[in-house]
Amino acid sequence: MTILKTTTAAVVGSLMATTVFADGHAQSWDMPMAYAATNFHSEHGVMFADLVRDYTDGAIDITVHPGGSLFGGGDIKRAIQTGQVPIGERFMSAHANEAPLLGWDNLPFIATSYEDNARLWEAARDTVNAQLADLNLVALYTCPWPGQGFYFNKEVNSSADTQGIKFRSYNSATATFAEELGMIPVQIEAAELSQALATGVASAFISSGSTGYDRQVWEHLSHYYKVNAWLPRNYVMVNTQIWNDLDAETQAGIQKAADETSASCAAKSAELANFYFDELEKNGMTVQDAGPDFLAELEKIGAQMTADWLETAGADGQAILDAYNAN
Ligand code: PCA
Repeated sequence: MTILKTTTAAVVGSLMATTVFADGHAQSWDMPMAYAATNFHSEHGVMFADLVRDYTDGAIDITVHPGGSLFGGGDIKRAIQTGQVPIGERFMSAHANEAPLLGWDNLPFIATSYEDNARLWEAARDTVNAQLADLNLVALYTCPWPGQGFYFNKEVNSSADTQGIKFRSYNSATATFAEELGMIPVQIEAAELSQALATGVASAFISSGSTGYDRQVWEHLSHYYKVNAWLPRNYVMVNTQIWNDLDAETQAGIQKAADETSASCAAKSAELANFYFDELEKNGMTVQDAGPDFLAELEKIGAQMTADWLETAGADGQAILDAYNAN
């Protein structure tokens, strides 16, 4: 409650300071994004901004700030909730510590292909949107990363090889995964990943081929194990008050842009998945499937993580999985 009141007050303050609504004047929106400018998520952020300008006849003029340059990844959601910026993008399951339901896309081995991930999102969408409404947010579009696997600086065949390794995690679920494998998790933004590997703050992590490619991790690491444990999603969200203050026509224009961007972004993600692996290999990394012993351990940990998630996400979480499994 207190949070909501503070949020509303901050939003009103910032609106008065920066923008004029419902009088036909164009609004300039800064849109912080967490990942590299050349990453497909960020490129689609720019595509979205262009489409929004088109479909709203210039009423909404979005400037994309990629790479955590305006707000670091960990601060973007709060900046939107409090109206410091109207819109932004972030990794959804990074917010699962605050709202467990948002970890729906981080459940190991439940939806390991783009098709299944899309079906899971269909099953989760309404519940997730209701959760986001409670956080003063409206999701405009989401876009999946390629499947998640493990990066190491040596060959790894089982948890016997992972004990004591410093592991870069990106949310609480990946920290749990690391601990279960005897590693020491440290949460680091993708934007800071190269530096963390260079300085030895971490020497392993879980991610897609995409982030390894963006951060040229072959300079520090040697092995990538494909696991496809899950395909997490980024989402572009807007502050609820700012959204509600737009007229219906402007909202429709923005949503049309969001829908088109979402479809294009998901297709690009799928198209690039193998390109990233090829690039890791070209740059000297060994890219291979996780071995049977390691995979069996990961599956066991994964099943426990899903059970833990269901405990925190409650009946809403179970309903998402039931709907997914019924299709
Ligand atoms: N890259 C992001 C999140 C998931 C992914 O593939 C990262 O590692 O931060």
